[in-house]
Amino acid sequence: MKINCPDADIEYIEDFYSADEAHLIFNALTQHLVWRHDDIKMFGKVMKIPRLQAWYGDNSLRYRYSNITLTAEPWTAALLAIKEKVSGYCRHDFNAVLANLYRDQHDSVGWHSDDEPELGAMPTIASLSFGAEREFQLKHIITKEKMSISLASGSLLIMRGKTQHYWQHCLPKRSKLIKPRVNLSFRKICNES
Ligand SMILES: O=C(O)CCC(=O)C(=O)O
Ligand SMILES: [Mn+2]
Repeated sequence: MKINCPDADIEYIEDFYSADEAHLIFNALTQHLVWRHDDIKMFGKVMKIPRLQAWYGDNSLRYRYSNITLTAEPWTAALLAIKEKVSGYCRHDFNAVLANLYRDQHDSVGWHSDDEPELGAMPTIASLSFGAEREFQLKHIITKEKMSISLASGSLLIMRGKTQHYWQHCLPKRSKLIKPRVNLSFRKICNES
């Protein structure tokens, strides 16, 4: 389903994977990916990122994110199978995936756009969710219009075109208990930096 959002091209497929498939994938990813807990520097202070991350892709691709440089781990069989299904649906080639593990309601990602230069001008970002449902918020950078999408386990969210130019997104912390969630966002890195 297309999300009705000005200056954006966003599609949401709630049942990209069945509940059973999503459950198996969640278990495989939490157990087998190489999860890291990096530091970031924010306002001059060093702190832990409020989630775990893993970075996989072609040929040790490097990706700079905040002030961290991640070197891609080689694809696992599970990630390759997911990539094939997502690439087929999106008709787009991806060469890397950023995985996030939100351990509970205290884990989050702050407001940002996926606008790192190595993603190119109009990136297609394909974002999959497994595990607990979390609220994904979007904010238009000029009009400040806000919207939110509840990301179900097994769902696929695709952001294309000018979405990253006009909109920021985040996954806020919550006060009530939330179980773990894994997010995979497939990306295409255009040039090695
Ligand atoms: O977990 C999500 O759904 C969003 C993650 C995200 O925006 C990112 O890693 O760039
Ligand atoms: Mn993002």
